[in-house]
Amino acid sequence: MRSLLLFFLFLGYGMGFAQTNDADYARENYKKREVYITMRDGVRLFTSIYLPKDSTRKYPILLQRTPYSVAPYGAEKMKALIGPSAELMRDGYIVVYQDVRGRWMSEGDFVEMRPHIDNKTAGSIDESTDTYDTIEWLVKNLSYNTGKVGMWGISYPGFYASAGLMANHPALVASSPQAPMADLWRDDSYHNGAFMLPHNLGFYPFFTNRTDNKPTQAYNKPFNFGTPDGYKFYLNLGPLKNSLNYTESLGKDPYWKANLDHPNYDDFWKARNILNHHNGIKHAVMVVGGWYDAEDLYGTFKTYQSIEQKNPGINNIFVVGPWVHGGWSRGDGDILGNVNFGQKTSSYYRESIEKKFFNYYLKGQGDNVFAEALMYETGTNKWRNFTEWPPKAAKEKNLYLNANYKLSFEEPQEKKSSSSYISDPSKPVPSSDYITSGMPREYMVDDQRHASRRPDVLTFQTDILNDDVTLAGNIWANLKVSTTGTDADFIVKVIDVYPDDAKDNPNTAKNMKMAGYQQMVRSEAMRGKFRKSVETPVPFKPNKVEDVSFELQDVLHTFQKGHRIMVQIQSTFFPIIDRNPQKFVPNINYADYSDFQTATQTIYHEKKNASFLKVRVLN
Ligand code: PG9
Repeated sequence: MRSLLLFFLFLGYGMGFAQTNDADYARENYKKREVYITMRDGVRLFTSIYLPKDSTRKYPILLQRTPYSVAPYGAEKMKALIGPSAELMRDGYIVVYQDVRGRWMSEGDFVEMRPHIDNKTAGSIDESTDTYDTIEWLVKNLSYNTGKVGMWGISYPGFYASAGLMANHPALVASSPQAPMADLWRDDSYHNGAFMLPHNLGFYPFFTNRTDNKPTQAYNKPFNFGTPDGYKFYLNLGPLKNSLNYTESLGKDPYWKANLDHPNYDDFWKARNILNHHNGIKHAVMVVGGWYDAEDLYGTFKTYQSIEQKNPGINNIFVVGPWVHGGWSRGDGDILGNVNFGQKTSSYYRESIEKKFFNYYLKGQGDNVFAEALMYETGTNKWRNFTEWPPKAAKEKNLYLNANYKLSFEEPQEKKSSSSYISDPSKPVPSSDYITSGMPREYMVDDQRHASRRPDVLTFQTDILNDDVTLAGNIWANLKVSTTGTDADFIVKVIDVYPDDAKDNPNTAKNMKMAGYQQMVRSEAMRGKFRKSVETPVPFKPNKVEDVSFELQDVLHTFQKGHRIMVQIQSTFFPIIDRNPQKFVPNINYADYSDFQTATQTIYHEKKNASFLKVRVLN
């Protein structure tokens, strides 16, 4: 009897004191209002407002504008989590979500990454004016708001936060563009002209716009690959123009087609590049991103940089953790794939950084103790504060490819020295050594041994390191190459080679060993036709030595003593990057099967044609 009584007491204790789960908390503490807010041109935007039930005090407003729907619709249906995090939801804010122009329940026409208008005339509208008009309505029409507004958003919503910075409404005092899209030709859509195939083919069918122009919900459905094996599916698909044969999805999708029709960096992409417009910002900004963001890595670093350079007088801070796209907003942030980061970085960020940032600027709570750049150093797994990013203390050094597949800070001395491989687009280098139909987020830390064992991947590595080597900032690949073809892609991968006695992590996959693990640290692709100009592609002259130089996005990674630094070079990375026919054609997306040819690529590592990575070494 006693044990039964104890059991029920324990059970009661557990239930009575356990924290209410987020969905219950949302329902118990917030109420919802749905309104149409009229913009300056008369278009009405559907806006979902979550108000704390406790109306005895006033609250600041947190605003997110999104193309991904403010669902659930209906005043009686509540989001399971209201706001950027449970921490902020529980702290008490008015939280507002808005369907952007032309999406879901909002009126008007949607434009992909609507171009910003710098010199507005009467009647001009863009995302900054829609943001201004929305904030104006909110502060004037929501009872018990404090008149202070913050904005946040991740990915596409991150773009709207970034584009909304220039709204300059006096109530807007703090914004946080997170993994913001900035320039699609260098981020989600293309990487230096190489098309991000599964990322986009998997995305756009979900993004299909509604067919009518009434405020109805857009129609989304996943693409049916017919197989879980993306490598096989995309190889069988052949030239990307074949995707248009899927007439019920891709074939009628204007955004997918726009990607195929604009392979060069033309006005279509330039007009959408928000980085050129980050001027006159008057409030605090916190840019947030992840080292392993497979979608908007470029947008993350370039957004912080463009705001920093063009708005010296504001507090613009930067937080980067060991996170995938949006990884800071959910989960613990202590693991990714086989790799372990030693601490719960995401929950730390939500509680000790993001909540403090908004509470300081929107509620006047706490102190302005925010580092200019709070960066998580991978390899050694520790947070580090910097007074600027990239750190001035990081000195530029060249990591040279050398004969015998050596990598070192020493310049090659050989008169003649090069390495070649045959690149066959019918047998491309797999971007993953497991079956997947998408762009697995783990690819950015996955083991690269499957690649280093292929004859069409050149693998250079340092001797075993006697001391830690910390890279902080971006990396520039400077290759001297020749090809027997007239076009070629070059993919450079920077890899941390673990020692042969490295221990497995608790999250290491059962068929994986961390001993000798070749962890991807950073990779990037360059479509060779754009080596001289991103606007006007030019063919290679067969067998002529040429320069191919391109940027790999920032890292903060320590290659620890006992590890090696490895660089891999290859010309296919499939299916994450689409295949280059290796024969120059005006638009690869509309190439024919017959255009695809094998080619021999040569990378030079000799005195007069040195290939190297310019890195920033912090120690
Ligand atoms: N960055 C994501 C994306 C945008 C556009 C094309 C493909 C992906 C996103 O907004 O989630």
